[in-house]
Amino acid sequence: MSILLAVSGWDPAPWRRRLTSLLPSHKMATLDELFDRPSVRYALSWRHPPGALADLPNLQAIFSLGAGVDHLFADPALPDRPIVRVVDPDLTERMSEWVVMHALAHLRQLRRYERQQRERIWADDDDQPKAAEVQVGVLGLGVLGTDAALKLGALGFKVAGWSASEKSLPGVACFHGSGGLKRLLSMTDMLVVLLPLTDATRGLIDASLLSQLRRGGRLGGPILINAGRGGLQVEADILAALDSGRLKGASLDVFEREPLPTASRLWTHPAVYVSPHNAAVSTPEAVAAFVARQIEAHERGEPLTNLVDRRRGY
Ligand code: NDP
Ligand code: OXD
Repeated sequence: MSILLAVSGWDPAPWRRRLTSLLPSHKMATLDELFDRPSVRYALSWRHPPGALADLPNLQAIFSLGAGVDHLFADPALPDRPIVRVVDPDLTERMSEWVVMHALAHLRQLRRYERQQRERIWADDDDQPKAAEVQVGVLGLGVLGTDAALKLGALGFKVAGWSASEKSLPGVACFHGSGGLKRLLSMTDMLVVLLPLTDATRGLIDASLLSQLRRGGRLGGPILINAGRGGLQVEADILAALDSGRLKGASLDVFEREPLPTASRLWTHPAVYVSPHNAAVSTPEAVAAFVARQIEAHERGEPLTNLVDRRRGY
């Protein structure tokens, strides 16, 4: 046995099948099986139960099966071993598809035309803005934010972005730090959030942040698009901003509590799109191949890549 598949909320079977075909010499176990703890060399986790990775004396690396790693840091008994997170074009492309779809849905008033079709109303809008008249602000210019920013730019949107460290991206106005955030928000019509959830970003999307978004843009009010993490947002503040008209619309893939409780008003708010945390799914096909490549490289003595910085939390 060398690989522990420590997932909850996901069916481990397709992961196991794919990993077995890619790494036939490695034995594998899931958390509900009996296994010999000293034989585990690699733990592959998606939301493993706290403590499940403790007491694995020969553990060499922990792999997050998603791009986000906040689920790992939620475990107070997480062993102090290198953490590798997913960086794979399959996941990146899926995320950009979702972001672009929602940016266009808000730009082209998809909700309105769906309603009109249901009600058999033939009515055009008098004033249809185009992408080039809309300023998008992307919070998080990492792997996912960069790809989304570039794709939105290719569609004609004006794009700016914000990160912790200084960056330079073709066609994207780059801001960083708290001063940079204020400047970006004040020019933003459509805010796309692709930040990790850390101590520094928790609750960032609150009433104060939403109140700093530009008023008077071509969309008739700011739009929020969040596929980062639910813990980044204060849902009561988002609903209040939508109700007051301070926010024109929102697309949310992630929530403070998941699954989104059935009682949440976000489900039925006419200006909100809800999706079930599937903007960019980790597929066994792509992600197991990524993990297998890393394990093979590690066993050849090569360094692990896409390592998480524990101090920063991402
Ligand atoms: P990266 O680590 O590549 O990028 C994170 C970005 O956020 C970086 O640009 C980083 O800045 C910036 N950042 C982090 N903390 C701060 C801060 N305090 N202030 C300003 N900027 C900050 O992550 P990915 O792009 O791969 O993924 C982003 C997140 O997307 C994941 O953590 C996960 O939560 C979410 N996700 C959601 C999915 C879904 O289906 N909904 C699927 C996959 C991921 P810098 O570059 O300077 O370090
Ligand atoms: C991820 C996710 O982090 O699916 O990859 O949210």
